[in-house]
Amino acid sequence: MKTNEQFTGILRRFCPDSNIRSVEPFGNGHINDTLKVITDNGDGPYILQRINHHIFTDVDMLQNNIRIVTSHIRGKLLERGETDLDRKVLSFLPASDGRYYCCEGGDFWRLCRFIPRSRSYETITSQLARQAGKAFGDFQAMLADIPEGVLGETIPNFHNMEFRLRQFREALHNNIAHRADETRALICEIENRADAMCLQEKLYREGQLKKRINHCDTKVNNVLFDEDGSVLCVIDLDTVMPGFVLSDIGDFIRTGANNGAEDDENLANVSLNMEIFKAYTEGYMETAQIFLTPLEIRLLPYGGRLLTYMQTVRFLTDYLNGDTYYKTHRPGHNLQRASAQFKLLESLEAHAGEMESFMNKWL
Ligand code: ADP
Ligand code: GN1
Ligand code: MG
Repeated sequence: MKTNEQFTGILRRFCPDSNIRSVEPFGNGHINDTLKVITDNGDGPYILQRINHHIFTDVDMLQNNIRIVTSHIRGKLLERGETDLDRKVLSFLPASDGRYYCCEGGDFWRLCRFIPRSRSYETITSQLARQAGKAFGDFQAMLADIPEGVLGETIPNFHNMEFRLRQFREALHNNIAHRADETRALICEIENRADAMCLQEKLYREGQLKKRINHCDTKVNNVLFDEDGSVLCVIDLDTVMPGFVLSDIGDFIRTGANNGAEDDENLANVSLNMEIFKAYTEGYMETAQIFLTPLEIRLLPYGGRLLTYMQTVRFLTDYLNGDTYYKTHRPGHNLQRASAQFKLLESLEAHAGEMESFMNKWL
């Protein structure tokens, strides 16, 4: 942990006259280091984040994307006549050189205004799922008119299934950690579904599906709520980028509509929570229906299977590579995660008909 003096040095790159009163870790994010900073000057509080530049290697592109996205959303909210804008969209501060980040001692930092009287939730309920669905759908709707090519891919091919399968097959071929033999059964299950799971890329090549701007990390803890339970805004904008549209419903189904944990060791706990799926989908369709095509609407339940399959592949790939990407907390953690995700996938497959029928009211 840095000293207050070191943090003051970083803060002053953005706010030259500020003095730190306190700085403390904040939230439960897994990617960046998030700190809440209180100053003595009557400005702030702020959220100071160290950007994980090993994962987001092009910090300049990342912060440029975020600047475009936040100012675009601010414009949309103004057009709608919304008030209290400073609590409805994140505001980042420029550093003294005009860039929206600074580099100190090899680390990259950004500063954002702390949104007062806001909170995020780690545990899901139907009520929160509905609200989050509305918020993520509206987020995509507001960004739908950003022209192609304006935002970069902060992690290239992030949710591209063909690319993730190539990485998986390469890991299997190299078998660097000698773990391929013990995972044969799961490898077979992955290969059996590989073609079917690359449908988005195929439809895109055929011109039936277009790329859209997606959030790509649609967990409930990436939504800030007001004291009365209404949504303030969507946060954690690092993975906002162009890609395939099923990401933003798929990853919520994967993370929210699971009766167990992402890495549950007791696979009996893991199954689809149909109520959460329905609540999220209804919320999402309220705001996303205006831009989704009938084909995309029909594919939304497939999105849940796709993102769950993709995460099975990503965890197993990391296991085969000897655990180099995801932080692991116990031996075999990535394999347990992959197995739990696969169990969820089987449950989603078993409920596919019911989920697809649920979409009929929007078709
Ligand atoms: P990570 O990429 O590590 O998940 P996030 O940007 O999601 O980081 O931030 C982690 C947590 O910090 C959030 O879940 C939220 O609780 C809190 N947080 C982030 N930004 C703000 C903000 N501007 N105002 C209030 N709380 C925030
Ligand atoms: C990573 O750490 P977290 O939950 O914010 C990952 C996601 C995965 C998720 C799996 C940039 O996000 O894509 O779905 O782990 N983020 C990145 O838990 O790789
Ligand atoms: Mg987050």
